[in-house]
Formats: sequence, structure tokens, C-alpha cells
Amino acid sequence: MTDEFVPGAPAPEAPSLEEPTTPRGPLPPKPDQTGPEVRTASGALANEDQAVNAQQGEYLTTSVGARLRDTDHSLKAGERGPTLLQDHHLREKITHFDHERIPERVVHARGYGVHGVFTGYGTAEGVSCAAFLGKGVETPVFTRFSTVIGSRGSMDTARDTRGFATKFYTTEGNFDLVGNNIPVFFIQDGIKFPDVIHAAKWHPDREIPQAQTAHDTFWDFVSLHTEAQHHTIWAMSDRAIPRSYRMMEGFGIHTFRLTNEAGETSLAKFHWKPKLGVHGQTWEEAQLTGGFDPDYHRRDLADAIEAGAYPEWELGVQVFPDTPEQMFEGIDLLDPTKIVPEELAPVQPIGKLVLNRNPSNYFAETEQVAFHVGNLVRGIDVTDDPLVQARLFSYVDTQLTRLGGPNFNQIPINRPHAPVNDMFRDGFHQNGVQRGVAPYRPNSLDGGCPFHAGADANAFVEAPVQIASAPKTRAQSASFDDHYSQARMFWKSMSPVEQEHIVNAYAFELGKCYEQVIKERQLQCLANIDAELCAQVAAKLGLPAPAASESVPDVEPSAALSMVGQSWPIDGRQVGILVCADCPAEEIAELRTAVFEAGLVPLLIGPTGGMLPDGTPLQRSFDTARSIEYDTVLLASGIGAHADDPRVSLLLTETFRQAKAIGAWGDGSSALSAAGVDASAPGVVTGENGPQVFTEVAGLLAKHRVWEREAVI
Ligand code: HDE
Repeated sequence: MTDEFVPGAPAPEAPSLEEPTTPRGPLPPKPDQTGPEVRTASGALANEDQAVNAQQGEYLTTSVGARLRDTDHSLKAGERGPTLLQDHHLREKITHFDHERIPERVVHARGYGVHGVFTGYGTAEGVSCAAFLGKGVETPVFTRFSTVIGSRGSMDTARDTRGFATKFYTTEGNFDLVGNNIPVFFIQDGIKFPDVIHAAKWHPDREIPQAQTAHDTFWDFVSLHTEAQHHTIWAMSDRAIPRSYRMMEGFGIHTFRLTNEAGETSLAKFHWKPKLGVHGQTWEEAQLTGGFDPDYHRRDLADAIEAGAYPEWELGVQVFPDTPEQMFEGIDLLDPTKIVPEELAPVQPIGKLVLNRNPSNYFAETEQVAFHVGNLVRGIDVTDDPLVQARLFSYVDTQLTRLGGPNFNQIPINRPHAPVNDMFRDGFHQNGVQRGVAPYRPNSLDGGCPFHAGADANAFVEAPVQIASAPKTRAQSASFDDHYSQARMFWKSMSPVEQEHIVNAYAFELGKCYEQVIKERQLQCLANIDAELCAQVAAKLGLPAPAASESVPDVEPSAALSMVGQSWPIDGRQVGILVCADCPAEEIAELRTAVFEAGLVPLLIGPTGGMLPDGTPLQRSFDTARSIEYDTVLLASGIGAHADDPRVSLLLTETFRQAKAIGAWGDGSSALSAAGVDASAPGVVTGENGPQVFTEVAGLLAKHRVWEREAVI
């Protein structure tokens, strides 16, 4: 990052004041942007610049290349006359516009995808022969993060589970790891997916509320359907209001079956571990953000990538022996409502993901990317988890409607980087121009091609696991029956501040329910999880706390589940610096350099937009700045002149409530007292000069928030 740079400029070059009139070709994308590698519909590398897929030439044309002299006036019978039906350009333009939208995803509609690269460590070679896991093997990827419930235009910061889906374009075909940021799911059998989603989405009569679970149908379902209780307590934690997509863990949830070169199998669960740690917003902050910056998470990710603060994750696996019972330490590995605590099976790193390019076109890439849990490569297979089994059907099926036909894997973002010879033909939007006369097997007319891949040709082979002989049944294993012990483990593993947030979240969500019986039924579930949790939520709801109705085994807490208590890198964090014309220019310049050098983004906030007297541009004004945007706020010496401005006080009181570090030096401290902010409270740093205060604040940022301050609010 240079000290001139602030991410977010819309175009690669500064625009002119006047409308440009000299014909020129399309501008290149911004340096942080890229499209998918140019592949043909059948996976061959086209070896061409990505610009070949972008708009061409300096003149406006029809969709088939005829140059146009005017697109601002329709063809009319006279200047004041009716429009003529023969205006083919008008008709083409409006017709295309009318069909610009495709159905949004039925779940995970709102999301943001970016490009990156995955590098294998080679450490998985003992358990999986997948080529992309080999030591030093680099594989291009596209990762899409999402919320689950909200519509495409909903806010990023709703309390919700987040999707974390990665498409690896491996040399052996695409592998999709379609996971979430919560390691367990609401249901144990995919047949109930429509039920949980119907319950969680809006009420069908009024189509409210949008993008949230704080309503009757959701709590009606999860309190009756108690296998959802483990997922639900995670969703009430700060995991469900992430500070950033860059600060989320990811989980494949299901147990997968891995096979090594020798054909030996093991069971495994996938984990993504973020380099920046796992952090949340506060609830108030998440709600404010929804109004002030509904695109907060996608902006944060795009800006970080543009600034060169590339987010990183390690991919890890928990590995278990592939026994006929498919159990580990009494935990049923086929039950997607259970985790295996990391203390029992450590997460072993097998590779690194770096996200380093923003897409150059949201629709073409993020909206049209089609993930599928059945996109597997040799060495990685599914298990009989009844949730993943249903998913294997759903992901192809949904694309037929969403992407308009069976050829969705030919859309550029979905094209594999491995040769395709699938014998599929025709269908809407066929992009391939296949040759030959024999798309069937066996054939002799096309020379017998395509051939089955033998063991020597790296074919995908389903692990030949034994299926126990059993009657056909609509039932599930008794080992799926424990719905509470791991919810209790999660609660017990939380720090006091995390527990307080969970209590508040239940109280908010249930408090928003209309029906008393639904609150009472959910309190009964909480009583089975933990009496203290239940008592605290019941007190806030003004209802009696019931006694447990089930005897639930006690469990050891798992330290790995808590988000609090460690220090993490702070790359890409946003530093809001309140400045004005009275601030010494040299000190501000020195401070900005220190912030940039630490890998953070300094944003200067002035009383108005414009510049400081020395020409330093201001990125925000008192009118546009709001606490949610900054991980910390600094008050420069000189800002005392504006100490009484109510906008400054609002910024400071919110920042204080959100348990963020605040720094001040010189007369900057006077703004603290004017706002009623206690300068001696934890996390409020006062000092001699900007760089010195910033150094101390950066130390606090590494712990994300000054949680001890929550107690004194
Ligand atoms: Fe999905 N899910 N899902 N899901 N899911 C979809 O596929 C479905 C489940 C997840 O960024 C849909 O292309 C069923 C678990 C993510 O494009 C759809 C069941 C997990 C995404 C679908 C599940 C997920 C989806 C909607 C129960 C975590 C977004 C659009 C058997 C491991 C992918 C689409 C993206 C998307 C069905 C359960 C994660 C309808 C039937 C468990 C991250 O096919």
C-alpha cells in the first residue's frame, strides 16, 4: 500500500469532468480485478487475454456487431410522433434489459465471490491421492461467501449462518467444497431442508421479516425439531454476525471419505482456519451496519483485496479411522449436527488458500457460479450422511432453473481446467461445438472415443465400502438422538462475554416472537442445554424458567470453540482518524505512514469533505463517517476545536459501546470528555503523539475488541 492509496475507486482511471467524446476502446479492469481464466466450453486453455471475453471496440454496436449512431432516441414517425415497430435497436435493447435478471438462489442468495489460489502442503498425501493436495501444487479457486436466508438485496450483516463455498479448478476436474462458517447443520436428513428454510425465511403471508430468524415460524420449527438446537446456539453466538468474511472459519460439515494411492480409506472433516482469527461485530454494530452500509462484508473483502491485504486460510482435516460403525469417541460421524472437538482430533493443515483477485463482473462470476457437492475429485468422496446424500441431488437440479438449462458448467466461471469429454449434447445455451457422430459408448464410428479411464489413468473411483444389509426404511439411527449435549458443550466453552451475547441474542430473537407458547417451548429446549442459560433468557423475556425435561450427559468444554482470548494479525483493519485544518500536517503524514506500514487502512475524517490545508485528501466527513466502518477511532491533536460537535460525540460513544479501542493525543482528548467517554476506561489510549498512540492501539486491535470494557458500559 502507498500512502496515496485508498481502496474503492470505481474505475481504473480518474474520470474527466466533461463527457469524453474521442472514440477509444474499453478501459482495462482495475489491477485488483480478474475474470475466470479463458477456457473453452470443454476445458481447453484458450491462452488468450481475458479481454477477449469482454466488450470490444470503441463504438456502440448491436448485439451482433453493427455500429449504431444513436441509442438515446427511439425511431419515431416525426419528432413528436409514435415509435415505429421497425426500431429493431429499441426492441433488442429493451428485450435484453427485460431479461437481465435470473432467479436468485433459493438459499444463499446474497453473496460475494473472489478469485484466489490454493497451494497444497503435501501433508495430506498419506490420506488422499487428490492431485491438488500435493506438495507445492497451485490450483486456481473461486470462493463465494454468502448469507443463507436473505434475498439477494438484503443486508450483509444479518444474524445468519454464512456460506463458504470454494471451487478448486484442479487438473483432475473441479472440486467444490461447499461449506458454512458453522460446523453443524439444522437437520440430520436432507428431506427436511425445505421445512427448515420455509420456517427460517419470511412469513409467506406478508413476506416479512427479511433476512432474519427473529420471528415465530423459525422458533416454532427449531423448538419442535430439537435436532436444530445445536446449530441454533451457534447462530445465536457472535459467529453469526462476523466482522468480516476474512475473519470466519469454514467447515465442510459432513464427514468425507478420503482414499490414498494405496486405496486405503479414512474419514475426514474439512476446516478452513482464517489467518486473521475469528471475530464478530457487536449486535448493535451489526444492526447499524445493515442501515449504513448494507454491503459491508463485500466491500470489506473487495477493499482488502484491492489494498493487497489478501485474506488467507489454512485448509485442515480432522482424520478418523474408516471403521464400519463410522463413529469416533462415541460421536456418530454421519450425524451433521455433531462436531468432533479439536481436542479429540486435531485439525491438521493440508494447504493454504489466498484470495487475491476481485471479479471483473459480479453477474458473470459471482451470480453465475454453480457449486455442487458432487463435484468431487479422485481421493475425496462423500459418506452416507443423509444430509449430503440429498445435497447430491439438489445442486444440479437447482441450476437447471437458476441458470436456464443443463449447460451451466459451460459458463466461463464454471468451466473446468481439465479436458471435458462428457458425451452430453445440445440443450439451451450450448457453447461447445462438438465434432464427430457418436456421442455414445461403445462406438466405433468415432474411433471408440471417449474411453473409460483405467486405474492407470487416474479415474475417480467410489471407495468400495461395505453397505450393511438392512431393511428399506424411513428411519434414522438411534445414535442421532442426542440433540442437546453438544449444544451444552458449545455454551460451556464460551467466555463470559460470549455467553452474555448468546443470552442477549436469544432474548432478542424470542422477544420478537408473537406467540408466548413458542417462547415457552424454546425455553424448555434451553433448560435442556443449560439451566443458567435458560434462567437468564427467561428473566429477560419475563417468563418462568422451566426445569430440564431430558437428562443430558455432561460434556467437557472445547477451548477451540471460543473466539476470545488470543491475539491475531490486524492486516487490512480500518483506522478512522478525526482531523481538521488545525492538526499539524507533519504529524498526520507520519501517522498515516505508520498505519500503512502496519498493513492497515487509514481513513481521514474531516469536518467537511475535501482536503487538509497541505492538500492531503480527506476520505470521510463528519456527515459520512459512522462508527461501524472503523476498527478503531483516533482523535488527532487539533481536533479539540470540534470537540463539541454532536457528530463527533456520536462517533465516539458508539465506538466506545462497541468495545473498540479509541486513541487521542494533544487536545484530541477534549473530544472524549465532551462525548462523556471515560478516558481512563480500558481500551481508551491517550498519549503524546499520533504514532505512539497508534502503536498502543494496534496492540489492542490484535485482540479484536476491548471486551473488559463491556462490563463498564
Ligand atoms: Fe446448500 N444449497 N443445501 N447447504 N448451500 C444451495 O444451491 C441444499 C447445505 C450451501 O455460494 C443451493 O446453487 C440442500 C449444507 C452453500 O453458490 C441449493 C441441503 C451446507 C450454498 C442447496 C443443503 C450448505 C448452498 C441454492 C440439505 C453447508 C451457496 C443455490 C440437504 C455444508 C453456494 C445453489 C453458492 C446453496 C440445497 C444443506 C451450504 C438449493 C437440499 C449442510 C454455501 O441447491
